[in-house]
Amino acid sequence: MYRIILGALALSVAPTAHAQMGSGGGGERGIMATADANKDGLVSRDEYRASRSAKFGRLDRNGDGAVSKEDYARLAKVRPEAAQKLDTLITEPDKNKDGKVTRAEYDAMPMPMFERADTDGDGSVDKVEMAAAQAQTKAMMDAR
Ligand SMILES: [Ca+2]
Ligand SMILES: [Ca+2]
Ligand SMILES: [Ca+2]
Repeated sequence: MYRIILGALALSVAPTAHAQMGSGGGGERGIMATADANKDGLVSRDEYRASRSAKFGRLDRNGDGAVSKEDYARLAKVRPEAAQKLDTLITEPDKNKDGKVTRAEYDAMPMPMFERADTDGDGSVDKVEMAAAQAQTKAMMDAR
């Protein structure tokens, strides 16, 4: 009897653990690599913002122009802990606290990743700064 219960537990736990390993960060790093729209080797603040803005459409799954709980209702059923994380993520930019993050609110979010990467503070991230930021992110992930 115990063996059966343990077996079922292992089965139900394993895929979640695997998914979490796979989704560790990456998103923001991807932005840095693809954000250089004019291909001058520099990612400016505007390019970074535009690239992040492009993700808004994917987050707004029901296409009502705002990211809210409704957009991840299904996720809340299958992975409540992931949905909870999103809850916290959207309270931050939701300045008027109506439970929805509009594109304007989304675009106004601070860009800590960009500011950190732009070490000489000239408003754009060059290849050297980008490589350093990526190495730093990797070191942080490895340390976990
Ligand atoms: Ca550029
Ligand atoms: Ca929406
Ligand atoms: Ca709002």
